[in-house]
Amino acid sequence: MGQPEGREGAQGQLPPGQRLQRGWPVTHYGPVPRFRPDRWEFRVFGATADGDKRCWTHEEFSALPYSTIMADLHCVTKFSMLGAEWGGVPAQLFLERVPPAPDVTHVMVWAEYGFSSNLPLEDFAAERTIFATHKGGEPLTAEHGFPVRLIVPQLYAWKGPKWVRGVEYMTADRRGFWEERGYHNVGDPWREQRYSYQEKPGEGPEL
Ligand SMILES: Nc1nc2c(c(=O)[nH]1)N[C@H]1C(S)=C(S)[C@@H](COP(=O)(O)O)O[C@H]1N2
Ligand SMILES: [Mo]
Repeated sequence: MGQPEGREGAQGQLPPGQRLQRGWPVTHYGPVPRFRPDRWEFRVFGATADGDKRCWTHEEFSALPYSTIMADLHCVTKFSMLGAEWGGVPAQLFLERVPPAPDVTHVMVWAEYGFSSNLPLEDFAAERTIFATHKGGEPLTAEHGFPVRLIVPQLYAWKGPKWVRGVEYMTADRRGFWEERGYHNVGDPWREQRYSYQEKPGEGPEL
């Protein structure tokens, strides 16, 4: 094995500074939200090509085309879970159904309680980026993000909110929840981009 390439980094391997975790720990800030199907909707909004936002009820979301990917999960606190199968709706599907305006460069993925994480459009549009509803063929449990969480295989796991409620298309970068609180704006585990003090000029908006 040569050097990890970064971004698309070696699947099934440990990025630098990570250790293998057996089992699947629960890691997040704040309480686990209660799922209320009647009040739940998934929104795509912000700088859409036609200026309109689009919403899916839980029933509509559940009827979207389902596919699976393999992806590892790397927490910035240094544990990694390797070789999980995630099922759900590829992020690309939303870009097709709700095209972004031509000047969109980033997205903000929003979750319950105002949790958010920002991503370059390129990472959001990556082939394996998926709004996961299942892991290993089983629906997600509440603490792992039921009904929907985002998985961005090539970035640290905080870039994938659990309990996702929507996506905002943005024409400039803006920091999400952890990116405002000391974590790296990019968050590539293969380059060990853990903390915002490591950011080089151009890697994130002013703090
Ligand atoms: N809504 C929300 N999503 C979140 C977080 C959070 O604090 N809130 N933490 C992230 C972090 S730091 C990690 S490591 C993963 C952990 O996912 P898990 O609990 O399913 O292992 O969820 C991510 N998604
Ligand atoms: Mo994490």
